[in-house]
Amino acid sequence: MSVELQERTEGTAVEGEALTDGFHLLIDALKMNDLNTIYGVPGIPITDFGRLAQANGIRVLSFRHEQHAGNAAAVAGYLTKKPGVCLTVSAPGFLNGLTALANATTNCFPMILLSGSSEREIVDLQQGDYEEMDQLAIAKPLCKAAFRVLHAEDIGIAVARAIRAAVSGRPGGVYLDLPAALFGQTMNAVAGAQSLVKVIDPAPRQLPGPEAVDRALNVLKSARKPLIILGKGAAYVQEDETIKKFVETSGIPFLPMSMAKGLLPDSHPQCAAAARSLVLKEADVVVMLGARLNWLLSHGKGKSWGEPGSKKFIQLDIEPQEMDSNVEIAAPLVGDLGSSLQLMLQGMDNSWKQPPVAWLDTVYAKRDANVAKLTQRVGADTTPMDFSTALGALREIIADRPDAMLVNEGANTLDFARSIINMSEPRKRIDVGTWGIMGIGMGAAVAAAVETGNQVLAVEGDSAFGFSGMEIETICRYNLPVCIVIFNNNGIYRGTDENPTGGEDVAPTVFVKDSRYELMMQAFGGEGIYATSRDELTKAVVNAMDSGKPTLVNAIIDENAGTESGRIGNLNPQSVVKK
Ligand code: OXK
Ligand code: ADP
Ligand code: MG
Repeated sequence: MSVELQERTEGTAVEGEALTDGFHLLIDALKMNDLNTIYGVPGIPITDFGRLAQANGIRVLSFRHEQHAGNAAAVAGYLTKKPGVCLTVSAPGFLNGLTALANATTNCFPMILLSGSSEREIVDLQQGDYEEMDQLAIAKPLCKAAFRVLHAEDIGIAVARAIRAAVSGRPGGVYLDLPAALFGQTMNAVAGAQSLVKVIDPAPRQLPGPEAVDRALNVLKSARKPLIILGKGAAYVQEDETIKKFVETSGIPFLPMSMAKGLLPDSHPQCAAAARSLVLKEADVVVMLGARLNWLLSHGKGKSWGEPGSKKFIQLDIEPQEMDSNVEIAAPLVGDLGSSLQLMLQGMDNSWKQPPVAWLDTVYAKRDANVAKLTQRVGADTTPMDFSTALGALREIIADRPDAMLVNEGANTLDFARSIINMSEPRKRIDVGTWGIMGIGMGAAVAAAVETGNQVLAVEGDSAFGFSGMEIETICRYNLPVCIVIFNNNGIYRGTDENPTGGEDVAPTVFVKDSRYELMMQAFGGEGIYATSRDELTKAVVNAMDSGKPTLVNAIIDENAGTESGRIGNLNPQSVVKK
């Protein structure tokens, strides 16, 4: 959009010339590329940018802290395959957003962090400007790409570069540094419009070579005990039908990583989620679809993977350097997942034989036994509630509402929910991802509601909730259909630890007993409910999900119920020296 200026602040004024400025060029560049939502926190020097963006039809959602705005942008990127946009003020606001940018990059979520910054000349001479910081240098190692724009006429190109960097190849976070002076720069409106770039084919297909496909097919055909692992990269690519066809044509059991749950339903006859240990140990050929052999898969080696040398890996990924990152990959297939799978499927026509029945029987017998045990456990109705009782209630609610978005963080609350709450549609589960980060909860809940329009259920440990709890005001302000259930067991892992000195301070893992989190929600006009039984919890959540009203349910869990770090206690070094 252009503005008619009577006077120009700099350069040669041409009376009546239609001008545009940095504010409007940035808005136009984002809109031209269908980036129509901004998650951010206003302040110097981007306050007016937010106002103008809203005035020009961009949805601008303000948060109480930049980290949560950034987490929302990252989740928006994951759900839409377009970069989620986060907007922050200079130095401190930028740093607050940076955790989310780094987390987005680690998780391969496309995101652009737009941050205002202070006067370049003063920052570079370190003369002590307001919020002085060399933000570009600091952002660089923590994201996929980082750019600074100094001239209004470069805004179009800068936004185009940011979009391409965020979504092409392996997606990730991009930083765009916007010094305050940029926004007020003016230029001829026609030249300005011409300087904008509509990005064509931002994430181009990338096909693997035919020899790589043949190699992968040959390894797969040699398998006696094949396994497919689905990662969140497979969920991200939105090639749901192709993935389903590949899994079903192959007849191979699949194991979903946590955010890939629902890509094919957990109730699918080939799902091996409930036989995890067995399939990892026993499989002889493992097909990795958009999943990495990182800590979440014990790096593809060690005790949980059975005898050394007993596995061959076929890995489908868009990032060539992912191959051999932890163990040898027998058949690397580098390309976009949809194209790679289609080529695999072509090669499987007619000649494909189903996996040996003995293998399938072993896997599914183990799965069925584990499912039967779990089903019994979650039918319990203990008061005070333990994790199984409370999650058993939520499991039924999600089963009845397969399109609800589930956000999940915590230690025990995360680990129990992952196996207890079945998912049946793709990209409905958002959790702590690759880093095991705490604090994604409310940002993820906002983005899930905004980007899908669906009902959101956020299942939160009491500790995890604390990291982003103030954003319940944001949820109430925008009247989002978010129901938060806090698993309140009075502390981190559990509420029973004691101070061994007998001193006044409680143990480092313990919170105020019986905290009334539901009152926080009431303070902002939302529904706040205190639930001590399975029945009360069910009623409260069903009401919330039916009404769509912002709701917080304080679910009281037995304070003895948790274990240290949930299922990853092995990563927690413990002192053997007793003092
Ligand atoms: C799974 N299982 C089931 C089902 N699903 N049984 C019955 N029914 C169903 N539906 C079984 C499965 O076969 C396993 O049993 C067991 O349940 C656990 O499964 P799962 O999938 O949860 O796997 P596991 O072993 O926990 O996986 C390891 C992991 C996971 C590393 C991938 O723990 C994970 O994603 N962790 C992330 C944790 C995290 O980031 N935490 C941050 C917290 S911070 P067996 O018998 O087959 O093994 C924190 O806590 O401290 O700082 C801190
Ligand atoms: P999980 O934690 O579920 O195992 P990861 O985040 O570790 O999943 O892995 C996701 C993988 O998906 C990354 O290695 C990433 O490069 C890959 N990926 C992302 N987009 C594509 C794509 N279009 N085609 C193929 N692989 C992709
Ligand atoms: Mg707790």
